[in-house]
Amino acid sequence: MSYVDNIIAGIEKKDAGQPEFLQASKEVLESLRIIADRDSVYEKVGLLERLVEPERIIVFRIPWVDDSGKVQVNRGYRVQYNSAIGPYKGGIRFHPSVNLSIMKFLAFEQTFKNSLTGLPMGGGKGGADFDPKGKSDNEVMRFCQSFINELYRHIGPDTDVPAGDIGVGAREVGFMYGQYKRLVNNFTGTFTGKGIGWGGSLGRTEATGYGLVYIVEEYLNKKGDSFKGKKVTISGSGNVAIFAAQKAASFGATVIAMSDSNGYICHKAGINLDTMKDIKLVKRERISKYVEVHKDAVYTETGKGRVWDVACDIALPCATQNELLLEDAKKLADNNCKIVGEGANMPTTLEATELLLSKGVAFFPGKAANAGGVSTSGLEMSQNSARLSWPFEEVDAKLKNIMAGIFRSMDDAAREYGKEGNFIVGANIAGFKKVAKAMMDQGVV
Ligand code: NDP
Ligand code: 2IT
Repeated sequence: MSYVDNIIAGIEKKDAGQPEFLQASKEVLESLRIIADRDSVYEKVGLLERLVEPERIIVFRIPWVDDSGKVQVNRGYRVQYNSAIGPYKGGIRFHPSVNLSIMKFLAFEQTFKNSLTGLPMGGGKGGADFDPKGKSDNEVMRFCQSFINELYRHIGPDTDVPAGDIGVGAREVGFMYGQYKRLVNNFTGTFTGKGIGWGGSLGRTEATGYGLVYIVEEYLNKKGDSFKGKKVTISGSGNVAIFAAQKAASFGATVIAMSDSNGYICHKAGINLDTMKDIKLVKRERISKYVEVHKDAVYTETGKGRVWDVACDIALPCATQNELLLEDAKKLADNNCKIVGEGANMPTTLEATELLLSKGVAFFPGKAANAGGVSTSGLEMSQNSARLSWPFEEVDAKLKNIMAGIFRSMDDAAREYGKEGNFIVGANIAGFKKVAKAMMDQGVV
């Protein structure tokens, strides 16, 4: 058995109950075959054995009191995956589906994503199986405070710097940071995605969606093409989806469909983003409300159709893991979709990815395509350390540069290893090399 096969057999046995973690780690390991076969040093220093094991996992109880006075208990996690190139860095997710497998896959992906950004950030991820939907602001605040009452002792500006993810935006980061600061009695950049005016960076809110569109635009420009005139469909209608839509539209594309977990909207005239922001970001309502404002749009419930049924040139999955299935990929390819860019983490299943690649669809994996968010978090950390605040244009220009750099790294790595145009292999190898070198420099730790 080859080194990679041994590692895969090992995790299949040890982490058998963790399907998302196995999916993410096997995808990366498959890409690393070429490099591990070429150079025996990785096996000699047990590098892959170490890479499939997080440095530390913290699991804890989160007790809180709801508005009716009842005690509720959730489970919290922080996976401090890898600190070879910098402090652990990665978001916090609040969603009822959160479990150890999902936390581990996200922290694993984050390690390579952060490496690709070129900034000094290790990989981590955290969260809880808490559902913010339908909770009052006070309930969310009490939950966030209880979450931090345990997590505060494990994080710090040079140790571990959390941020947002699904179910965690400006409101939740504010509540968590407030409690953190109260407990540690100092004001440091321990969170990113903070409010403007108390350490947050301009451009962080927009960064993931903007970065996704920048990297795809970079690719299109290299081929003498652009977003202009393209039909775009986007899953999700949260932070990543909305700002991807905004940037795509500003580049001259028409965003014709968006979704939430209950259904999707198709609006051939182009989604009105003011309406979408008001419904999803301000009022925190269901996307179905959109058709009450725009009568020429059509709403389709989940179960009766899927956002990927809508014919498009570019599809941007920006909701959650494993939301673009084999059938969806077939539909997209049959409808002549040319590009899939992952705004979410691992939204495309392995079979769907293979189908898209086999049909010649350009595929941008999440660890490269959605790295704009964490990149701008890295810029927020720099501003906090320097006690400065850069203008929006400066942050945005740096983001654009970072995304172009990520495109180059994955494109070059793919070519170097004989897989030109395969950005999955390219991103995995480019992300891996830097982490591996740092781990080897630092000995067996
Ligand atoms: P939000 O909570 O702002 O939005 C999530 C969106 O996805 C909502 O529209 C939500 O619908 C939908 N969604 C979530 N879970 C499911 C599900 N199980 N089934 C169907 N739809 C679902 O999160 P973000 O926009 O921040 O995150 C979206 C994705 O992007 C995630 O994969 C995240 O890990 C990734 N990401 C986020 C970054 C960031 O900076 N925020 C950075 C890089 C990646 P509903 O309202 O119905 O729940
Ligand atoms: O998945 C991700 O990259 C994020 N949720 C953002 C992480 C961060 O630290 O900004």
